[in-house]
Amino acid sequence: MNRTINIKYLIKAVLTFFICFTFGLVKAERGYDLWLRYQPVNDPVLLKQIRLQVENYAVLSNSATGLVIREELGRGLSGLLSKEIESISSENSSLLVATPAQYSGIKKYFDDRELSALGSEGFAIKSVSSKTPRTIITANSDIGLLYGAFHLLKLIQTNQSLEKLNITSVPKIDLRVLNHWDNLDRTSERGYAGFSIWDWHKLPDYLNPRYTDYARANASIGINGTVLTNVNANALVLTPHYLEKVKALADLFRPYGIKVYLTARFSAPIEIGGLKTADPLDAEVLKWWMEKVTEIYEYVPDFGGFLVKANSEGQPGPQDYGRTHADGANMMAEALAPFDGVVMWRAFVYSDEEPDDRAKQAYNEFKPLDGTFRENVLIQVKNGPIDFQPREPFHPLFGAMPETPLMMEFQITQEYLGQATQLVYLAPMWKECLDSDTYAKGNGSEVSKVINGALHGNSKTGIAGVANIGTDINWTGHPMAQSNWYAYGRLAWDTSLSSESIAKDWVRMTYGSNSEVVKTITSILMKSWEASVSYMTPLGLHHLMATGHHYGPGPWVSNLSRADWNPVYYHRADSVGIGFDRTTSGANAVGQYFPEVAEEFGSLGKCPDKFLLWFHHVPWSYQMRSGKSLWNELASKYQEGIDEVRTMQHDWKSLSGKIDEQRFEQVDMLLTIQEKEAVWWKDASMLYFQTFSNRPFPDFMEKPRFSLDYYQSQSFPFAPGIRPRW
Ligand code: GCW
Repeated sequence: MNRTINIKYLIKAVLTFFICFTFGLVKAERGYDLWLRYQPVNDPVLLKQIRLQVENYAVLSNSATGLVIREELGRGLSGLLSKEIESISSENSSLLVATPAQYSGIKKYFDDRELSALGSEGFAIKSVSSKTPRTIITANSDIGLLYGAFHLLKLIQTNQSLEKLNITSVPKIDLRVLNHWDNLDRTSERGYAGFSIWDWHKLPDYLNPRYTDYARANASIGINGTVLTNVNANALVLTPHYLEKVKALADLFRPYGIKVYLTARFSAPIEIGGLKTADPLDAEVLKWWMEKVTEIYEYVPDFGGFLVKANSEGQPGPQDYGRTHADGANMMAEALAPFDGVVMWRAFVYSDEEPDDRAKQAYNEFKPLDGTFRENVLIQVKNGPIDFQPREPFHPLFGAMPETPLMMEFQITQEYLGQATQLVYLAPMWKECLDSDTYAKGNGSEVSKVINGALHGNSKTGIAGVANIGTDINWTGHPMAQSNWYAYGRLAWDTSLSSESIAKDWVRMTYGSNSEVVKTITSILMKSWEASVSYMTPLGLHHLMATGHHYGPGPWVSNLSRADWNPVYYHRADSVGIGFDRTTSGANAVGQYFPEVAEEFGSLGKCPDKFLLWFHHVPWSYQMRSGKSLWNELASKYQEGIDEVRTMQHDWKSLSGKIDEQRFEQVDMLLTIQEKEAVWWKDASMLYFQTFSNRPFPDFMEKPRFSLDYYQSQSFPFAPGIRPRW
């Protein structure tokens, strides 16, 4: 090759690189941008609509939130149109973002009824045409406008037409919060995506840009609150040294509509206040909390309130002084009331005395307290009665406390669902719970109506999700776990959305709108939860995980000091059969549900297979609906779970070359681990249960790879997310 050709090649290579770089083709896909990637739109029809109806945009508000909206629309549209787009300042722009107070012309397009129905956070988007077609986003507050702007960007990202828009969206639940189980030393209890994103040591002066991106991501899905600290709380966060840091975060989050909350350690008056007691009925204690709360509001004038875990798993609480949960919650609520703060008091109680059935404990302790809480107390209840197991029936407290607002608590971080190595899309699990009928007021009394206040007319409503966010570059460890953060926010805003439609939106925004990619990833997501239940805890089994870190199977564990910490307490396998008899002839946990539900769960013939061993001790030979014996059904479920993971692997591989290589490879490798772990769960569990059933493995089940001894000898002292011991 001569010199001229060489130079030509060089120039061509540099140009190609430059072009690719400019258009993002060689951009490493680290996953940091989450679902806010704003990739260039290719569809010519949509492009034309954007140019005509959106590109020329004006945001009239000059508040901090107004600035955020302007920036986000600029960033979004510049990405989507692959050119620099900036806002203009004209009321005649093609896209106008304004409240009626900012521009009275809005009333030409929206009547008073429409506007008042939007409340303080809802928004409306309308296509209107004067001479040329225009788009208007309106709301009664700047935060509503921000939600509307994100919605419009989502429409474009998900390739939807911008013609004749007439959208109204109002959240049904007021408090839509994330709970970070993050410690002041930056470890994160049950966190699998690195360390806590709160860099307490460098706050308040160093504001990591991640905080802003965190706020953007949350605002884009309507999350409006964040509890910064672990429910296993450290009182130090309530001291001035930390409150200054909390203030820095609160100031940063405010323009995004996100309020900050803290966990309050019940014994704080002793630990940081120098009192001798934390008795909620002691006047000095109340005074201490009142002063503390006043001090907090000096730092954070719109502080949201406290989240409290009390008398549970060793946390201090009112019962230490012979008082009730209501005494404790009301004392804090009294201190917060003048500032409009709330107490989110957890029902995940777990006292020192062993109950006859742990599933019954929360109901037994809280139901009698209905009607005794102050107005600004919400009781935060986990979706099921045990503890975020792969599948649980809905918690019997839902519907049972008509006088008290109950908040839902979901776990986004996958403590019991494969942590950050397994792909498990959780929306179908959450929907199963939200859509369950409690029968509290007869047919149609779904859990969703309990938490959005519709069933009992509660004025305060809330939902919490235990965050899966950490310092990993892609935020959630597993790239697909971002879908769970996303889905939580979308469901918190609107519980009636289907998990599939949320999945599709997420895939389009995160991986692009190629129809095959959308179809394949959505179908992988949609089957993933049921698959994981099958290979971990099929047919209503639960709490079979190994000790401490909860990673992998440990159905044999029987040596922990409390009976109800041991998996054997929950599966109760013996030579006759397996399962926990919670019927009227057993622990009678079914008695905590309304009669229609109790009847269904409590009858062996009517109980759905998915909850069978949750409520019944069933003989190995019992004939299931499928015609198989229980033993063979169990084997077939475990095998089905593994087969599903293999289908997921196979389907994922079909995406090679259709999505970016980085994320393709990451998920591909993680699915390899997931398949191994699914086989591990099946082998270990079936070998162990066989020691009771004494039955051969059916031919359709793959033979275990190792012996039971081998599985029992596995230990993982450094598995992530374990609770630190102070
Ligand atoms: O699921 C269990 C976890 C604990 C957690 C507890 C709770 C924060 O294993 O790590 O503690 O629930 O919800 O309080």
